[in-house]
Parts: sequence; C-alpha cells; structure tokens
Amino acid sequence: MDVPVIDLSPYLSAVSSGADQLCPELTALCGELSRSLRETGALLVKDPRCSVEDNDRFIDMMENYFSSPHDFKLLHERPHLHYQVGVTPEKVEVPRSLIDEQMQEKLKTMPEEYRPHPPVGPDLKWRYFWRIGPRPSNTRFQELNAEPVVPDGFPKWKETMDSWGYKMISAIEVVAEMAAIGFGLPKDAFTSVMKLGPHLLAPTGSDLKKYGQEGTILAGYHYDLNFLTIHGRSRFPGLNIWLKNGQKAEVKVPVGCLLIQTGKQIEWLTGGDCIAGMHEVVVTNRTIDAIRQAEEQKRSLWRVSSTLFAHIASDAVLKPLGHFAEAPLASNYPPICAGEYVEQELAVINLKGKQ
Ligand SMILES: O=C(O)CCC(=O)C(=O)O
Ligand SMILES: [Fe+2]
Repeated sequence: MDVPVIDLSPYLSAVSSGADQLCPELTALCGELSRSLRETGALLVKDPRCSVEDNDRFIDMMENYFSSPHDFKLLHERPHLHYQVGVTPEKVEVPRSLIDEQMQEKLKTMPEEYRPHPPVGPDLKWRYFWRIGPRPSNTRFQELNAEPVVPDGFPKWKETMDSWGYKMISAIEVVAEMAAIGFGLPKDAFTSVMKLGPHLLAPTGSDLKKYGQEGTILAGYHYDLNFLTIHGRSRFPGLNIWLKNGQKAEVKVPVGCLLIQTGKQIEWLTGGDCIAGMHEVVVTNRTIDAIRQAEEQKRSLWRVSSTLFAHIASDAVLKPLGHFAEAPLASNYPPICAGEYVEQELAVINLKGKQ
C-alpha cells in the first residue's frame, strides 16, 4: 500500500525562520499531504520532535497500567461522563458497523477480498482517555471537557501522558496547517477551530494473552468521530485501513513514523472531499509473529496503541469551509456544533447516557 511518508522538518524549519511565503517545494509537499488524506484517508509523517524513546516510555507505562488487576482499572471508569475521561473496559464500545444498517448494507456489496471482519459484538480492547490541552472556561458541553483521572501508583502518569500528548498535538497542528494549504484554504483554517478542542490521548489496550487467536476482532470496522487521529507505532500490528477507492490495506508504520488518519470532522469541514477513513484492528498472522517474539523476549502481551484524537472545539460549528461550501456533496454536511455532533456519535457507539 502506498501511504507516503512526509517529513515535517522542512516545513517546521521554514515556519521557525519566519518565512512569510512557502517555497514551491513546500507548497508541493502540502499538496502531496492533502492528496494523501483525500485519496487514502491516511498519511505517515516524521516529526523530529517526537522520538522513538518518547513513544516507548508512553507504551511501557500503558502496558503496566493495562496489565493491572481488573478491579483496580474499574476505579478509573466514568460512565456518567460518557467515558470521556479515564478507562473504558473491554466489551463496552460498540463498533459503528455493528449497529449502523446503512454501513452493513454497504459491507455486503464490498468484494470479498476487501470485506472487513464482520463485528459480532462490542470491542475487546480497553481504552484510557486523557485530555490534552487547555479546557474552555465557558462551554455548553461540560462532560466533553471534564477533569482528568489519575490512577494511584503511577507517579509519572501526568508527566508521561502530557509529554506524549502534547507532542502528538504539535505534530497534528503542523499536519492540519499543511493540509489547509494543500486544500487551498487559509493556513489556519483548521488550527483556528482546533483551539480549546477536547483533544484526547486515547491509548487502546488489548490483552493478546486472552485474545490472541487469528481473526479475533479487537476493534470492529469503524470511522473515528474526531478531526484527525494520530498514532505512534504499536508493538503489535493489526490495524487495517480502507482507502477511498474501497481497497483494504494493512498498515505498516516504519520505526520513527507516526500514522495520521482522517476522522469525521475533517469530512464535515471539507464537504465530503476528504472522507473519514474506515478501519479495524484484528489479530493477523503478523500480530501472531509479534506475540511469539514478545513471549520469547518476556515482554508484555498487551497491545497498546499510542493514539491521540484531535478534535474541533466543542462550541465551534462544523460546516464545509471556504470553497468546500460549493463541493458536490456539501449539502450532506449541514452546520452543527462540534460538541452536539460528538454527543450524537457517542450515543450510537454506546458511550453516552450510561450511569
Ligand atoms: O488500537 C488501534 O491501533 C487503533 C484503535 C482505533 O481504531 C481507535 O481507537 O479508534
Ligand atoms: Fe479508530
């Protein structure tokens, strides 16, 4: 699969040198970046500010956390806050394709070789949500902007989460700026509405000791409801993505790279030009190879993703921006407050309205 790797360094250098105008090479790079988001819903980037060591420190801590006793982890569950902070246990979040009839119909028309694994129930992954960035002092969407939960016995929790989270946000902001330029929008078209967004560091944890059989679905076929998603490299493969042309691709994230995926909010802001990338996480033969290797090296068998969901601010309005207001499918994306849209989606995937 051809998801290009884009090095953010030259753009970062140009910005830090205070250049007003981009050179033609950088303008072309922005074009390549936005084209990849449009055509594949994905992108690999290298950001010199995000090191492999940072990613490892974060994954090590999350492996420790997810391998803690079940009842300890349940102390960090906040169903009344729609699980938007703290832990979400396995078998809570429902993949959209399990309940969305339109999506199910579409799946039936897909050629067999590209068809996702049909979900049979809620996801087997756990998750931890940790807010990154300042919260708005005044918002209509209080629970989407709740205070974080810090588990006991992890003295470096806040520092480790914030350190990885802020790095991921910085990378996403550059991608968002370059994408805006590539799409022919003002360079702050996306970043200005991301300010004070309810960004979530959202590592998943899947117990491969319990769920390590080939074909097991850890996260069923779905799209992400946020703006852009960014992941560091996981120690266990298993993420499959679908390109805009319907083809399925197994993602291989090279060492030192970050994977970006398009979410539903960028689809809204581009009037459907750039659609939310569909994906699933399934145990494959490559996952099993990685399990064998981890067993030999006596490493954790928890598959941790170093995922961050970047959001548009809850009180900002989602609508096709600039020339995307004239896009052929723009009328499918009527103006809606980002917070209201998120709440609708959370209700569908079983994370909202639980007490
Ligand atoms: O676990 C992963 O690698 C990604 C999971 C995912 O798709 C999600 O968290 O939305
Ligand atoms: Fe996802």
